[in-house]
Amino acid sequence: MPTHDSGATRLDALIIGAGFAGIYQLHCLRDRLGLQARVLEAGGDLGGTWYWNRYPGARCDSESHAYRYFFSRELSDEWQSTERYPGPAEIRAYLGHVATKFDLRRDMQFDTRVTAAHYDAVENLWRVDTARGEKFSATFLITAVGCISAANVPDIPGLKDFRGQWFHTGEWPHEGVDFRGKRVGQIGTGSTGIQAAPVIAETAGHLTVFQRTANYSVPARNAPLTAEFQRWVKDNFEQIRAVAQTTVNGHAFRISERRVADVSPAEREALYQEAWDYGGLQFRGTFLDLLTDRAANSTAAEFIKARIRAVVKDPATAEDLADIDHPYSAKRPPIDSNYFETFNRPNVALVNLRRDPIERITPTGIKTRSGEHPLDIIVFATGFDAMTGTLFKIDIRGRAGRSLRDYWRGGPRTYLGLQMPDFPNLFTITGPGSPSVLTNMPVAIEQHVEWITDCIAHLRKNGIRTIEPAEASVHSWGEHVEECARATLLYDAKHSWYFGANVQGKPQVFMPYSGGLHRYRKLCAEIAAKGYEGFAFDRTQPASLPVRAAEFAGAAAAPGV
Ligand code: N01
Repeated sequence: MPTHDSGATRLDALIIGAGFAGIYQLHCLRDRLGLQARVLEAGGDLGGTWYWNRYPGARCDSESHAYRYFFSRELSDEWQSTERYPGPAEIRAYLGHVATKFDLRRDMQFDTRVTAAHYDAVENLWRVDTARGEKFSATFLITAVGCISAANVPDIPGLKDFRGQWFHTGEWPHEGVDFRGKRVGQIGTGSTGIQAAPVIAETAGHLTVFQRTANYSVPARNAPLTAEFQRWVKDNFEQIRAVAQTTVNGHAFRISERRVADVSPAEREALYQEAWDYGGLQFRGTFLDLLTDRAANSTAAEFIKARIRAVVKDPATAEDLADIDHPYSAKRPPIDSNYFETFNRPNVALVNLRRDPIERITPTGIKTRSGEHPLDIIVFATGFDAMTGTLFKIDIRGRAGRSLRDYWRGGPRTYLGLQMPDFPNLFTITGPGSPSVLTNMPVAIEQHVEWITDCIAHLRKNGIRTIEPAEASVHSWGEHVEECARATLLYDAKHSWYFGANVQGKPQVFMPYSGGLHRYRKLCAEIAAKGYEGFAFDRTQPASLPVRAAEFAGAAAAPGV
């Protein structure tokens, strides 16, 4: 049982967030290391991203046989996905199954938003406050808050006077929104907007899509899974896991070794067509050099632009949709179900904001330079204050009151995306500077959770009081993250959220690690094997908690328990 000190519930470890990351971290710390651990979650249930993102058309872009945990074969065998890409309800059901199987809910607390976490150096404890006025203290604090969870509603003048309804896709009402017969305006054409528009258009009286940056998209080709495929997934668990854990992006497919210049133009078109017909994010894997060579990339870009022009019947609309200003995949590439086809519907219109920018929101619609668009509902598919926004919602303070906001004033600075100096025993799952958003997230999450678990086991076994990186490690890791980004075309799309460019005033720093999950995984393992090279330990006192017998039983065996 947790103990209490001066009104605070005392735990060994506190985990913030009950998505993929928090759920598995709780299992590892509680059931493998025997710690008193608890998850605090702002939402009313588990699910993380999938608790909040219930907008029309929401669906995972990773395929269901890879968008799952791989730490337990038994768990995988028990679960049957029904579609090629799982929707939010199926993902929540899956996570609910995991929580039930490992009896995790008893250590999860919902409707509990963490507001502050301050490090107490004397006691070596993180002191945590919640919006409900509860207090906790814990030796280890692990953030599992997701990378794209802080909704970004742009500061467009007039919104507060709008007399219709408005919603952000990332905070969608659980009861749904009735679009029937309504005039709907959707701002944003990223992965979310591209999923939402076709579904909204099916029932709305009229849909106007406000596009600031035209975007590539490849058909998802979602479909129910056949019994044969479901069998194949079960029979090939080890193989699927091996691929996901050794590829650059954590998906269960490999990137081709072939370069664009290795094939004739006719062969190239045939390969693109094959990938287009197959659908999904694999399109990126058609050639090795799509993300590193501009000329190679432009062949994929032109292929997609030609498909857009072929699908969209109105030539002016087709031109606006195909007028894409960045290399293919330099921003997160969406996949869709009938996105471009939607613009052939009589009840759908596109407004090109580059030519006709929004001036303000009026009480009755959106006013662009050329005139007013009367609306009943505005849908903001405008993305997130990614990677740092959710952490900044918590007042995190380390040694001597140093605030994370101050430390990251010029952009996030971490070692491996996992830790910061002066924030001892604080771990950030899929934090900035880690592969995170450039991967199939559950695979990156498992790697982080297992690394953190092994690290905590190491600290406790060796009587180490605290761990935090040296400032020099943060500096050199930051340089490496930047150098990796510069080596790719990701660096050419300066207006992407990978740089924080979508949020006004946010420092423009490339945030995720683009060196590949496979390399990153190896590097993290080597650093741990070298006694946590680049980190500093405090051994001045024994760890404040007794070592328990169960502690080392599971950690070394992960993954694959
Ligand atoms: O957000 P985005 P998203 N005026 O930032 C536009 C993940 N995801 O929610 O490009 C007008 O990509 C903005 O325009 P611009 C995935 O990682 C995962 O779509 O900045 N427009 C852009 O068009 C994804 O990348 C799944 O010029 C404004 C759009 O809004 C991430 O979530 C499914 C504007 C925002 O696009 C975020 O995607 C869906 C303004 N003031 C999403 N401000 C999965 O499969 C912004 N925009 C797991």
